[in-house]
Amino acid sequence: MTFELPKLNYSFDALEPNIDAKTMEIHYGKHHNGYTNNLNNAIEGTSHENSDIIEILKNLDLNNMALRNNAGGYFNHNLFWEIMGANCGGNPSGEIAQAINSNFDSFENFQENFKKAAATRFGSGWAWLCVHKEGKLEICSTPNQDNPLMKNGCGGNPILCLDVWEHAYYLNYQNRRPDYIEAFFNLINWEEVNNKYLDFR
Ligand code: MN3
Repeated sequence: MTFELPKLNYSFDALEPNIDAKTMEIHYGKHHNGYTNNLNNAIEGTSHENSDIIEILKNLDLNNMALRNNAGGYFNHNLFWEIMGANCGGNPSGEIAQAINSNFDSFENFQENFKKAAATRFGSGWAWLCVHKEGKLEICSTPNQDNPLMKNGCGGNPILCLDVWEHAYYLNYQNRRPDYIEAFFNLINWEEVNNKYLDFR
């Protein structure tokens, strides 16, 4: 199948002031678009040609760097755009709120752990919230465009992620990754995260 850059559900300036319009335009239009095109090139004529992105992530050869980087880059950004929105943030509600409380004791404690995973990822990568067996929630992080679904991943299903590559924040925040991580919590679309949680628990 040919993968396509998914349509954004909001305009480039919708996430301001937390993420600026220029960063969104370049991140989505150049970086994500590049991963999408390179993924299509990487699967052309291979056994992955008719697989969906989840199958590709679960089965790919980690030595195939073109496929690993671009399949990860494609999926990771898809999820990232989906779980953010304008007029979002705040406290989670619904079953994901209960699950966060029972897995992390409190929303505050969850935030602290997630921020730590994002802040301590050296270089480029991602922080994740994943659903494991019996609905158990775990936080992890991955380097580069690696993904929890890959053979080297945590084995959970990702429902929330944060891109901590410099391209995600450098124009507005320069070296201040912690400020960007803090601002991300104003953007989380908890309704969407809850829907994903309900799909996987
Ligand atoms: Mn990115």
